[in-house]
Amino acid sequence: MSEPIRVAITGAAGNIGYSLLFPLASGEVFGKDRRIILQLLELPMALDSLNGVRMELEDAAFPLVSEIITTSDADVAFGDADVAMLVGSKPRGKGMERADLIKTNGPIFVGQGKAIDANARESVKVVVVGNPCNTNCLIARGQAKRTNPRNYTAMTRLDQNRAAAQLAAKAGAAVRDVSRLAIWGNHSPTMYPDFTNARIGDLSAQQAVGDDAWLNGEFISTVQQRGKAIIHARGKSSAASAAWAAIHHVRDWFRPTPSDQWVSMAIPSDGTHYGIPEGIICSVPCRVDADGEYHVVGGVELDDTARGRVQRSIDELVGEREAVKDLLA
Ligand code: NAX
Repeated sequence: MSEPIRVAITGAAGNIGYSLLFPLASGEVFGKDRRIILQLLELPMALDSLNGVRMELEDAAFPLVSEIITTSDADVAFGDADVAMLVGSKPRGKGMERADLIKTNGPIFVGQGKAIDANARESVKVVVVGNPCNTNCLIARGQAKRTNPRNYTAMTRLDQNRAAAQLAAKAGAAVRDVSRLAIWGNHSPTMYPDFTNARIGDLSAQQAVGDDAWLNGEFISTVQQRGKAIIHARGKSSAASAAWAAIHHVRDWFRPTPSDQWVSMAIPSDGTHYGIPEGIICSVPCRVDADGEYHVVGGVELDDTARGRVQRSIDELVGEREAVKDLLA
């Protein structure tokens, strides 16, 4: 049997953490024959609550779980980690602007980036979920001297999943029939869910839906505003759907992408694709190879309208980078 895989999760006692840990421990991500060590990080004041989560994980008696580490010490949590899922961050308070959130959360990701770089495996795969996730990822990646800077990503998979569900429902199809659907840009209301290249079964999404006005209007705004709509309906932000999206993000980074599928990942731009400036963490369509390396899907055609939408989101990411420039090593 191979070595257990070490997965560090921050904010593990939070809403997303609680929904994430059980499918992770059950083998949903790395398969039913890969043992796992869970390395859970929380703030000191949440350690009692984290201990309760740990007790429940023990009570679920997952055969694949070799060890559960609970700590408020980032150096311990990221020790030899193969995967780091950065979920914990301060939520946006009442009346707080996005810019305030960026400033509040930024320093957390400097510290966690340092701890990852000092303690995790060189090949560690990092996914940032805590918002503003693209820019938090940029900050953490700024500390990557020893670990592979290519492996710092942020999560836009929830947006892709939301978009797929909307398209499937409108076309009267199943979600599994939706392919080549990608989120471009920032995980924020400027993101662009690109329906122009998406397919539903053998048809283009536009043919299958047959309603361009809906695609250009309600579809895009529904996906962009879905987080708000969930808060409005539930009185709490998305948790289980976000946890499953994090599961999909990591699972799909460890296996070859099925033919004809794309996965949306916010990755560090190397400046060679689609005019995206080097360095920002921008969501693009990716495919993962048999070695677990992601690659940007080339040759995707974006018309002028789509291009303009993507550019708006890129401009926002560049603005966010400017706002945190003091935190970038
Ligand atoms: P919760 O407030 O329920 O949980 C966050 C947990 O993180 C808390 O238990 C807190 O003690 C812990 N925490 C805070 N700072 C920490 C630190 N420095 N180190 C370790 N732990 C720390 O929030 P939850 O609903 O779980 O959401 C977590 C994050 O995900 C938020 O930033 C949220 O905005 C973000 N989201 C991102 C999404 C995405 O698609 N990328 C969608 C869902 C969600 O909104």
